[in-house]
Amino acid sequence: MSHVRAIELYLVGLPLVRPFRTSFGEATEKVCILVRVETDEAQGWGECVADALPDFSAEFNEGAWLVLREFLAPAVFGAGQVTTADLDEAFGPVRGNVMAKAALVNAVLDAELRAAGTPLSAWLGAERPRVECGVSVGITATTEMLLDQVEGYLAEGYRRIKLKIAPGLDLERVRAVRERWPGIALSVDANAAYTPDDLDVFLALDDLDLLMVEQPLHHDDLLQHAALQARVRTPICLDESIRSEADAAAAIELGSCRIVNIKQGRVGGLPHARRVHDVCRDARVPVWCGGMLETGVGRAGNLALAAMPNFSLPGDTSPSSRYFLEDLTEPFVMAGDGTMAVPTGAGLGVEPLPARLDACTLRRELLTP
Ligand code: NPG
Repeated sequence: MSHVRAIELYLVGLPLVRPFRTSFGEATEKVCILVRVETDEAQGWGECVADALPDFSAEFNEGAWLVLREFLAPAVFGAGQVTTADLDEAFGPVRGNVMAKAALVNAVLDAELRAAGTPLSAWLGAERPRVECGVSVGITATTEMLLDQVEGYLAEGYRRIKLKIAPGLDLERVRAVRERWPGIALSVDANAAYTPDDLDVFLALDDLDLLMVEQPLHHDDLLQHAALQARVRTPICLDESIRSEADAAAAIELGSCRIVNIKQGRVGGLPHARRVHDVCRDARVPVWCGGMLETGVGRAGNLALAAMPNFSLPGDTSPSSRYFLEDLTEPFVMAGDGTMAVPTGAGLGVEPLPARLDACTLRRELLTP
């Protein structure tokens, strides 16, 4: 039980080391909300995975800020003594807004775990001290540039390469990568850019020995994905379509995918991600940890999650250097074998460095009961 005395919102901005282009747009900067929760015993941090624009999901920074300030923070203050488990009920009257909820749930959880001296990984039932890193490669201007980037990432030791694709920027590029490196673990991510009329593209991708095709069709769909999965050999992995454990159960039941990408922020927080993991484990569906270009605060949570037993594929859990010249926390570093250590300290095990936080903060607001 904790009594939350204050909640502070920070909007932070960090330039990316290279632009990141997906089928829905290009990012040159990471701008997100950090939530700091102060309880009687400890403070805790959470990072909101919403973006500046409502393009990956309906949520976006300014909307999430309002939802946190006007609805979620008052719900926490109104609940009195809370544990993370009570927050689902406290947040019940607020529909959706899972990314905003996740940031606050994770911050309360971090404070609870810090007060108890328990590492997040232990709370999650994670078993591995290190996780395998994959890298998500944005859409490049040319195939040559893509090959150069992939070559650099492979030299760094990444265990899996994921290529972003979009209509017209797909087969030729994926083939070029596969021909140059026949043995690597390779996957593609369409971010919902295709329709069932594009079946030929997916039948052709079937010949390229991919680990998976991620979110090929509409961001809110399960049925069309089930029809596509019935036609192709390559496993479909769902990301955008899975926003809860109920979605995961439905997708598995319908045959919409054979793999699930778990992003804690997309399903309402770390406790919810653990439940999605369990649903998938019970159905023998492998999962992996997605990424949203998180700063070190969010990355720490992702690493603990990715160390759970059914996270059996390398995730989008790259080191700080893949995203930022300087992270907000001490940098996460990947070893030459393509693995990264799971934090061992209490809670998330990391905190923003005060000077970095100051330098990156665009706006902040302290909320009290
Ligand atoms: O390494 O964190 C990372 C990026 C992984 O490709 C990645 N993320 O569609 O999954 C995605 C994509 C993304 C990034 C989506 C930012 C939305 C915002």
